[in-house]
Amino acid sequence: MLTYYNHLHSDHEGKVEMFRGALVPCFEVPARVDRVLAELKKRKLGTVLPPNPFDDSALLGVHSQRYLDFLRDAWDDWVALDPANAKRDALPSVWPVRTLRSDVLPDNFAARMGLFSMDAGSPLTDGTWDAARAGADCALSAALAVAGGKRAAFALTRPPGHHAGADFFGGYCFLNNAALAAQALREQGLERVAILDIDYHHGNGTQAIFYERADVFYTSIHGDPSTEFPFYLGYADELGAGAGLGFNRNWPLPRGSGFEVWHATLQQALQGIAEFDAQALVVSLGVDTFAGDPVAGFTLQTPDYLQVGKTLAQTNLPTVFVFEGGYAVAEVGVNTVNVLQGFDQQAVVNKESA
Ligand code: Q9C
Ligand code: ZN
Repeated sequence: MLTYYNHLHSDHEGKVEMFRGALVPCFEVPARVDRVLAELKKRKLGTVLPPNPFDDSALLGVHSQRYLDFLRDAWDDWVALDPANAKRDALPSVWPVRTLRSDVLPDNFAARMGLFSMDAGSPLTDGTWDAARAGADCALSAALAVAGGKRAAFALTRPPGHHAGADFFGGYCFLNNAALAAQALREQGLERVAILDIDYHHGNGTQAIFYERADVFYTSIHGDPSTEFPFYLGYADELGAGAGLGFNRNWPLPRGSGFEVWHATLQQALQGIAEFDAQALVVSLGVDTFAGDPVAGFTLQTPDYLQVGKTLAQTNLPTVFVFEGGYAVAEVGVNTVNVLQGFDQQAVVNKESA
């Protein structure tokens, strides 16, 4: 498995997130990616490279210019408010819901934080932009490798991406790495790209970015949004709109679901990808489906992830893996690399029998 590792990931290190009226320590910590990298190296699962650099213009197929301008300058703006802010994370506290305006761009920093965010659980820190930006480079590098003929590649990065929309951050995500990979595959000439999102949480950002497009099919298996984050998107009746009608498919499962129902659902999601006749696959690879995850509610076990990788390889599609969630730090490396190793093992079997 060719891996592009975000060497700047630990530049983003939030201290606290808002949870039930209190500021609690962040779940989305640098050790997550450190654990995955250590496990990849331990199993010698292919080459690990730093990302190739891309211009900021490579982000514009997915994100708006005004959001990128905000995000690039946000930390400096925060510290300019008060030098003491340099020691504090920036969190939003006010949002332009429904009848409030989102077309105007306020000068006030808190107002701009709210305009460009969806929750108070995603601290913006010194280094958030540099880390997210290098992560986008990892996703783009992996997509180009796969467009160039590699069977698969893995973008090993944090912060994660699938909750980030065209013009907002949230759910620990700032730039939508999976969407960037899918868009890059399209620009490399692949006509139909599928995104399979197997993080515990629905990828509301990814879905929204491609909702009216027929060239990128989005399908996701996740905790029922009626009870699980991101709450306001991810229901089964969301099928796409306009030209994109029929190119979005959600598979919400109740909190507490185990591997048997989850894997049967995966087969259904893959059936949809086959019917779409995808030419390449982007996998939003979150392992917060693990039974021991502190922020999620499925009950997958460590060996199950080997089978997940095998099942994914059976599609025979060129595949870009993008790391998303997974907060059981002690197990996140083994679980993630189990998916990648299961995939590699099955890919060899496929090749021999081809
Ligand atoms: N105190 C991803 O997995 N809320 N994001 C959790 C825990 C936010 C997860 C609440 C969960 C976001 C990429
Ligand atoms: Zn998640």
